[in-house]
Amino acid sequence: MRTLLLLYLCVYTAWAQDNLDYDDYDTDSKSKPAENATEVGARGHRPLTRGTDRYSPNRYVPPPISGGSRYRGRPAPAPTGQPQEEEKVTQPDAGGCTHASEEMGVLCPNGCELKTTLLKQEKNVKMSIGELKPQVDELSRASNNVYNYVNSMSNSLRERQRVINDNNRVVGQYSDNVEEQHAYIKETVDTVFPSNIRVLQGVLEKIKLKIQKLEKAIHAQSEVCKEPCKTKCPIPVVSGKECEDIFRRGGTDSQMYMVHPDTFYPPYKVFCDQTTQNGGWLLIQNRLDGSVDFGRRWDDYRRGFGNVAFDSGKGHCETPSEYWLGNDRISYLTKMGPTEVLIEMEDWSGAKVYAQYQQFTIQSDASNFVLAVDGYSGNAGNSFMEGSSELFGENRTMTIHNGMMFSTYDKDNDNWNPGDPYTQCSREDGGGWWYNRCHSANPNGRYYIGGAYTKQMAKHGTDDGIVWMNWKGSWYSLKGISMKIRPYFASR
Ligand SMILES: [Ca+2]
Repeated sequence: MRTLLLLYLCVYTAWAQDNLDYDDYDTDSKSKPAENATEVGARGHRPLTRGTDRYSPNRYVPPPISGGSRYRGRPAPAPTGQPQEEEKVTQPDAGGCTHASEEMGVLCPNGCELKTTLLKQEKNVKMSIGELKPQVDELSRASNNVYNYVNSMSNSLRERQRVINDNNRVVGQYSDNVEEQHAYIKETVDTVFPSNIRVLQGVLEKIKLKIQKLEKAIHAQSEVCKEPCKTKCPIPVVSGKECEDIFRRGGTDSQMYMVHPDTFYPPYKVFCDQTTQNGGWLLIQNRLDGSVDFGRRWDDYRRGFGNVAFDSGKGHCETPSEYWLGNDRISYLTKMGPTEVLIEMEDWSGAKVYAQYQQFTIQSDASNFVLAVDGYSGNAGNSFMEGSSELFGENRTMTIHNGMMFSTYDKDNDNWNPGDPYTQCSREDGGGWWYNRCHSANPNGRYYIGGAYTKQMAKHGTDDGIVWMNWKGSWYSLKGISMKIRPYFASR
């Protein structure tokens, strides 16, 4: 019994120690505190408070061991005849107590004492067994708890092992990725970067060479431009007052000529179109490639600017360039006699139209070069006399150019708040012109490559391109436009 008690104590102590470890584990793992006795762990039932968890024994009782015998029945004994009579033997009473079986004889006094002692001991043993029984039950209960707890610990351990294995696998994959990244970066740093640097160095060297070449070219151009540019075109021998005069004198090729309309002033170069409508046309304005800036002051427009013509390889200047002949010269030429004007234009698809006026006169500088036209013909639309055909009423009449003075951005003679320096058509629409308020035609406007342009592209949000509204509207800038004058002969 003592041994059983000792075993019970040992097991109980171990169980209590295990319970302490469990509490520590929960604290370490920062799980729910043990006071929350209603909580059940996700991984199955475990005792949450010491001593309150009851064990429910298995209610299934195994069947009793079978009482059947494995032996066959024994054969009946053979009859032995007459039963033997036995003689009764009387045992002498030796003064002791009688044995329960008479054959055993008489017990000695010591034997009686033993019996008495045994009877007494039997009583004590029964009591001890009675005391031992609950202890054994308690021990059974405790060992069951321990078994369950050990079982749950094993499950926990397996789960932890699985988590550790998973973590190891993740760490392994991460390490592999890091190694791959490292290899890639190392490859980039060791190979790609130096290669790119070499390529860039090569590009840099080429750019340096180009810069050197450009510097040489700029230097050479600077040397050439120290002197004012002079045309290398040979000047034809034939000359005259103007192109019609030259034509009549035999100058029937379209090219640059020298004209001398006013004997009080020196002669000057112009381009004569001796081909169109039988020739005799003197070019006073030309736009074809945007090479010349037309956003100029009053004096520039008065004197004239640009390049008259250039030699494209034929040995004479047969190709007109961009220029404005000059208001003084235009005025003088148109006042020599009845003059007609031919305005030819081309869009970016190569389509061509024209507007022609039988009468074209420009007043002198004193009158701010007032424009007067009449006798329209052509297929471009009569912008000068009728304004924009898209508009009506006052909106239309304010786009008529006939009768307007010439305006530049530094001399506002337009019909838009005359005298107000903040309302200038020339400043907004890009060139010098006979602006009203403001235009239906703008041949001296800004040059836009491609034709169509927008408010956002325009410097002031206005239609400042090379515009002929009655042909292409306000937001299309022509590829080319020219103005030619010729003495008008009604009988021609
Ligand atoms: Ca104005």
